[in-house]
Amino acid sequence: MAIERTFSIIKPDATERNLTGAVNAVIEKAGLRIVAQKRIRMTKEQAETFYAVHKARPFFGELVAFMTSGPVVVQVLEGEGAIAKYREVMGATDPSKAAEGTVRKLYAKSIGENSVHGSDAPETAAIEIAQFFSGNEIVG
Ligand code: RTP
Ligand code: MG
Repeated sequence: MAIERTFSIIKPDATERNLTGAVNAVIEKAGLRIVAQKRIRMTKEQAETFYAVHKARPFFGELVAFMTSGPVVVQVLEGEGAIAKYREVMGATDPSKAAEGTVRKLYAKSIGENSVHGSDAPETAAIEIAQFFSGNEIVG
């Protein structure tokens, strides 16, 4: 399998509970390498752009409000099949449906406040990484 990069966000519900290191431990134990990372406060514009695909969904306003409610940690993860692997490591969107040992099973509070984001395909990974990182900020 090819070496890929995926985009990750440790969401405000997790940074609020001081879980950045705990989430990173799960990521690294799964064999993914954190090749870029920064803690930021997302603006409303950044959150709306990032989740534009969900614009028509009833939870869009709530989602943007949540993502801008506190610090987030944006990351680039690298590894074999990193995109699918990180989706596995995160677990299902709804933590009550997430598998044992996944980040969302361990830490997510609800379907909305679910601790992490991970890209769902190579095309979205490239777009999401470019929204938050310039090339020289990523060190593989
Ligand atoms: P993400 O994009 O954050 O990695 O999560 P995902 O692929 O597992 O889920 P997606 O369907 O893309 O939804 C994006 C985020 O919107 C929030 N959400 N809230 N209240 C709700 O019913 C609801 N459904 C989704 C979650 O924060 C979800 O991660
Ligand atoms: Mg998604």
